[in-house]
Amino acid sequence: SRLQVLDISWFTDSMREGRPVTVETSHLTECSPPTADANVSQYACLRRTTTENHNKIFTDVLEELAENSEFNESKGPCLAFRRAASVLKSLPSAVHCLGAIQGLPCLGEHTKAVMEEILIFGRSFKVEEVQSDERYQALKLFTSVFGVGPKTAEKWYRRGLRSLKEILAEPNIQLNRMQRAGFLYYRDISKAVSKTEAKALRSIIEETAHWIAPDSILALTGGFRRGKEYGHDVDFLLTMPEMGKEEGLLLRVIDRLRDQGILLYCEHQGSTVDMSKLPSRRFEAMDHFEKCFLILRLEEGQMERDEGLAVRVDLVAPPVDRYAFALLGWTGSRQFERDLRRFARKERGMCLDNHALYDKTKKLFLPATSEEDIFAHLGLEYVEPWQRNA
Ligand code: DCT
Ligand code: MG
Repeated sequence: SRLQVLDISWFTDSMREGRPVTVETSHLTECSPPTADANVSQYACLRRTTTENHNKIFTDVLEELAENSEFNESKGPCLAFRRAASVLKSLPSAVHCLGAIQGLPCLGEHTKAVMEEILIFGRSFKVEEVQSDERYQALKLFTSVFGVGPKTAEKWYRRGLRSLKEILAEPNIQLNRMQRAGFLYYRDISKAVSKTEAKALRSIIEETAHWIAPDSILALTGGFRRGKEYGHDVDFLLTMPEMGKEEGLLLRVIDRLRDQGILLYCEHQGSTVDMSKLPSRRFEAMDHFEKCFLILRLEEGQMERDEGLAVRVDLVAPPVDRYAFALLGWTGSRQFERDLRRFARKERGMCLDNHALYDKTKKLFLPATSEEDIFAHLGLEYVEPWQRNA
């Protein structure tokens, strides 16, 4: 590698000795960029991003700034910080100087300024300012509760509430069922779920589904399918090999989980799939498959932790002819999905979502029975799930 480690001893020595310091940006730009970076695409679906992130010191800060922008409803800056973090995650090595990021896409002036702070001082004053902001702290805390989105969090903040205790003590606040479960199991579900725990859940749900329908198909999706060690929940797809046979299956699985005494909470949503209205342009929009948001209880023997038994689980039940699209959509990452859709729209004149792929020029839906089919329709090289951690 032609990367040089940035030597800031001249700076720290001067500080210690009380000598005046002039920061010359040449110190930051002199090293040459790694040649491999010349072809980094602006689209995450044209990059390979494993769970091994060499630039966590930058991406953690950028993602926090993105979240802050989201709370402030600054969509542009939010997306810009998310895209910048995503590009850095895909790099094969750590960035040690600003010269190394020359020519990379999606790194704007704000991002570069933040990276420069981190390179020189080992910390970002910008993010520290955000972290110490009362509103940011409150919104982050409130949205960490299952069932609480930015709108509700903002409402509570405006009423002068600052802690979870204050919310629970406020008689005028009406929590919905999901939020009540969110508070009730807060301690457990705010902890990360491990891969071992995800596998244990997979066995439980698979056994339950097979007991009801032996030929049912269950797939682990979300972050764990991408090879992540930890996640905030566990996501599954459930379907049947024959069209229409999936109807009613999810409700029977839920009933069986309840009979086993492991269902702590369930919110079920029936299917609202209407092919005439697909595909939807907005990524953020929920898909229309039948699904349920659950909190399940894991036995102690299945846990890596000493205590805490409640785990968040999403179960989605698409019909088998939509399965490949649902699998691609629910595997994520969110940034990977956003860019797949953007690539489809901007580069191919196609519309992609969790249900379908539509060719706007040919005016037809493109069928797919596997994720490989969808990548092929888009004229993209196949990207393995563990390379989608954008
Ligand atoms: N997804 C989707 N539509 C939704 C929600 C999620 O298509 N309404 C997709 C995007 C990513 C994937 O499903 C899984 O979502 P999360 O569980 O939120 O993300 P994750 O990558 O599994 O990360 P985490 O470890 O936090 O669960
Ligand atoms: Mg998940």
